[in-house]
Amino acid sequence: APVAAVAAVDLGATSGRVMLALLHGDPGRERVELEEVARFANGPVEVPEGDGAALHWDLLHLWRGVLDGLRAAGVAAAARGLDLGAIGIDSWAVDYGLTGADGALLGNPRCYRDPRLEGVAEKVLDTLGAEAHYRVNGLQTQPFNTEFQLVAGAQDAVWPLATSVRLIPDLLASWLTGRVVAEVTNASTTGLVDATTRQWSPTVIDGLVRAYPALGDLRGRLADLVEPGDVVGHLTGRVRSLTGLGAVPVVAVGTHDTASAVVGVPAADDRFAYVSSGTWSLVGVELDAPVLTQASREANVTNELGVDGTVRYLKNVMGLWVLSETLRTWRESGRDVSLAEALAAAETAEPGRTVVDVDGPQFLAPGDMSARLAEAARASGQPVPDGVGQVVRCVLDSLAAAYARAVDQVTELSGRGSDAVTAIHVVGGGSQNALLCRLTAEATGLPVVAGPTEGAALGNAVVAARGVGLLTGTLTDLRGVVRRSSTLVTYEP
Ligand code: LFR
Repeated sequence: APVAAVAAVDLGATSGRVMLALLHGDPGRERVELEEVARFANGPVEVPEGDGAALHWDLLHLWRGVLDGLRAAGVAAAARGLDLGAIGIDSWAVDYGLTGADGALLGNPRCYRDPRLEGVAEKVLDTLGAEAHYRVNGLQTQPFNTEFQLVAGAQDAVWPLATSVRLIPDLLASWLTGRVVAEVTNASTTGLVDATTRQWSPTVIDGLVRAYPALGDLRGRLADLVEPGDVVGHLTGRVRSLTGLGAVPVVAVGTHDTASAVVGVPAADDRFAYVSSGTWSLVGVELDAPVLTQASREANVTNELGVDGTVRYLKNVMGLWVLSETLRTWRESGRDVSLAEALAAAETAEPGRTVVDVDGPQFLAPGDMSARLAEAARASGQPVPDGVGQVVRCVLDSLAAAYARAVDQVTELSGRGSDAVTAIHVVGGGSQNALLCRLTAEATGLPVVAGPTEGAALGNAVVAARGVGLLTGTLTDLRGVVRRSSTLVTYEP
């Protein structure tokens, strides 16, 4: 029988879920059993704005999903005679909500795929000096890094009213507990954190405000940073009556989903690369210090901050978004192809017929992916994929090629020897895609260990549990718990 329970809230770009994590076993032999107690849809919502359209997140829908899910987690724990010992929240990175002096939310958060971000990053980096900037924050250039969103957003009518900028998990945690913090793994994706000191960077923040005075007192709008494992606070009285729970502590886990997913890598040593495979594929290695070289910046490799002082040295590969968006646009045009059908068709399609750069900026926005793939094929003098099998095969071959490229780049640029990586761990929903795992093993020449599927939720749960003393030990010990909790499949090259 389980000896303790925690709730892990994991919000992704296409769905959110609340998991009850039941802790079994004696100290040193623990494992976690996950039970999904709630799942709700998520996705960018297009709203007319001026002559164009804005993409927002439906935050209140997510909030309701979190409250209902926490209630369900409490009920499921009580059925085993347990109280929830802790709550952890993680989500996609970079996006934020604004609140005013009275604490009220000022509008829905923007989605990082919002079209108004086009061209902003380049302008900002030209002004600040891209090289010096990277030497401090070590962050890849993505159009949606929070700093660029803030520059664009400083023109909004609500900005002068905003007194607090909160990334999504921090915002939800503040509603649950009444306490506002900024958890560092997610904060490291804002661009405003010094990757070496793990603190807000006065250099970056002051430089940004000098260049864009409309940002005003930006530092004053950011909460103080906390590390994963710190207790944010306890559920407020209001939230207790909304959820039926007691004064459960909310723990700042790796609130960036990728940080939690990398905790959820079931590796026994440090000689691994990972692919956190969901909407995005985050491909990289774990380091104990950032790599801030010129070569690293030019390769657009990022240094995001991880749990227990680690650095996630990785590349963003466009990921299964390309496939899910292909299927979605087909469905909208009356051609309903299930994921299973798509993968079966790709399985028998000609291998390596068309391999495109799926990281091209044209794949970022929602829209007709098969048209964009055709365009990329034409532009690179390759055959245009035709029919479900060829289109889906093109996506998967292209993703596997991008993974292999990224693994080579991060290994080389991090200065670790060529034997630094002996296996690739694929965690997250994409670990269930057997064809993609096989193609990845072939493209990299390394064994691919697939699983757990709920890597982020597991990584979230073990850090939350350790934060309140239900687990102890190092990151390697936590990964041992993950390993004992997971069914893994190995694909040999
Ligand atoms: C994955 C992820 C990535 C981040 C992207 C946008 O879900 O968090 O790590 O680059 O979403 O936030």
